[in-house]
Amino acid sequence: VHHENASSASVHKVGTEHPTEGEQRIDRAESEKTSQKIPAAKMEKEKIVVKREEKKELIDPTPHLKRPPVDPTAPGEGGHGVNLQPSTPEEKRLYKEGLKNNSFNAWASSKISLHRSLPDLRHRLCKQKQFFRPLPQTSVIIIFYNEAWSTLLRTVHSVLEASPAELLREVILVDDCSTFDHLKAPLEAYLSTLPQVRLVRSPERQGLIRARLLGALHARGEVLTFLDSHCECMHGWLEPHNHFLSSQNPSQYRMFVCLFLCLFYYLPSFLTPQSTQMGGINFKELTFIWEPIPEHERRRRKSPVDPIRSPTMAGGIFSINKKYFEYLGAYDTGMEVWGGENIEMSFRIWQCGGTIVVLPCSHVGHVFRPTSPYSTGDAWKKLVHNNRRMAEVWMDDYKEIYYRKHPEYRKYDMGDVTQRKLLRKGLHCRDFSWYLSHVFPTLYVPDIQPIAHGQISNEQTGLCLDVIKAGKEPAGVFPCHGKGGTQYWEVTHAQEIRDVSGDFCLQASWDRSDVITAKCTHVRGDDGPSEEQKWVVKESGVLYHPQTDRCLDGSVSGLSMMDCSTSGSQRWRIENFQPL
Ligand code: UD2
Ligand code: MN
Repeated sequence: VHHENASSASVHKVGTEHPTEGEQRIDRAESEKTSQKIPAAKMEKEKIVVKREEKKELIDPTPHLKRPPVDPTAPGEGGHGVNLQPSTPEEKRLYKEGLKNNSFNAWASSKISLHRSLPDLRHRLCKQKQFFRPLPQTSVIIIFYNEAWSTLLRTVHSVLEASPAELLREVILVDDCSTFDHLKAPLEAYLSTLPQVRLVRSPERQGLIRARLLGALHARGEVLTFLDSHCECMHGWLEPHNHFLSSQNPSQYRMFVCLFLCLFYYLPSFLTPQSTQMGGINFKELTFIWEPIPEHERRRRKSPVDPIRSPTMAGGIFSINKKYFEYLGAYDTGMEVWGGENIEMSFRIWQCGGTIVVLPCSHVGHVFRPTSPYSTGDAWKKLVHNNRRMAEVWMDDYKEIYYRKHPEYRKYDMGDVTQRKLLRKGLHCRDFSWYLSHVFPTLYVPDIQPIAHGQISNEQTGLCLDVIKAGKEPAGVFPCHGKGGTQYWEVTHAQEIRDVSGDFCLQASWDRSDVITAKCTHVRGDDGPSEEQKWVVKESGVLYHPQTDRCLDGSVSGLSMMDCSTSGSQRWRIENFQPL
């Protein structure tokens, strides 16, 4: 369904004829101030300044659609969670069906108005900020695959009702070949009443990466803004983006991508603001994590509402200048279904000269779910396929950190990455070690080539050193399963023995005879681990703990620290061991 004429007409109509109430008030205040305070002699010079000031026109906040009047007692109003229990058999059926189809409580969502009100949880300083013309227009691209009716349309309405019309060029819905009936004729009928919304259907299931590219292809705005199909945009969410990516600000045109601060919530829990954080990375799975803002970044920022430089992005909710998106190589079209594209884009942006920021004044809600509804069958293989493409193109030798923890991944298909490597070369992008030291100086980086990695088994019992429950229970010995995981260890150059997550270290102390795993004390740039976490791994396979002058013993009675002896229970077979 295309509604191009109606859409552009409404864009031109809004905001160009009458100044809003706010603007008139400001104009009057300005002229009063000038006539009273400026001495006549200075008038000539000041006039020029005043004139320039007057030229500044505020963005008209009027949205394409007005939010209908609120019934404060309706479920979910004000962002409150709904705590409804299905009672009738029909309700129970709908509840179960919703969970199965969407992996969230779509039945509860269906009880919430598509136009529900949301609280304004922004910082006081965000509410004071004014935005002036001209700012670029954005095309909001919402891709969906088998989304619930209520969450999809609530996303659409929240965009139309919370964005200044003059900044919103259009909303593009991309259907990634959904199979649900409500997304066919009923959706088209519904959208025919919303002229600002265009629906693009993919004839084949593309996966989210290529679905977004399809949306970008149809977009006419200067800025592209991507959203998941279960989001809610809050008051004032869009202006900071368009302001930040404004073409009036040429230095930012190519250099910045920005991403919103998400509010995390599950239906039907209460809407809570996510404290301001930046994106990080889990080296083991190459997945995105949130991290506290490090000291150096806190010092760089002057105000709590300043953009936060972020080493990575979550993936689903961001804006980028369309030309910059294309120049940077858009997305890797060789990626399938779900996952990995956000980390790929993060590394690419930074390594090729861009910047990623989180804008603390832009709030968008997103329905997070414990599992993906499409995580069946070979979804995992597809994710590894995507991660491998990313690692091979952008991570240089650091990709080994990922591979050695999952040796089987090397055999997974990843297609051909020649084109992406050429892209990196053509854009003269920096290498991954530059990214680590300049963009993410606080990240602990595992050794590219540790002293040993893999399983550690006892010579006497043949049992394997096992983390059991990292940080929670003492380490132990178990029959070797050869699958890495709890039995994977790395002996580092800093003399630690790290578990597979890389975050927990084997630790011994005077006051106990068992061996525990605790958060590793050694962080990037410090002098090394605490004495409790320091080990000397001898060529003979002895794991010696200098602080307590004892050795790791794995006799039949279990794992313990003992006085060192020549017993076989104190000698270990260490995989991939290259003694110094
Ligand atoms: C996060 C991102 C998501 C994406 C993903 C990694 C946020 C809020 N979300 O996972 O955007 O970067 O990490 O890939 O940061 N979809 C399709 N076709 C498919 C599969 C999904 O169109 O084959 C749509 C889906 O309907 C949704 C979007 O892609 O609108 C993202 O999928 P998701 O919501 O399952 O991803 P999420 O939020 O778990
Ligand atoms: Mn999502």
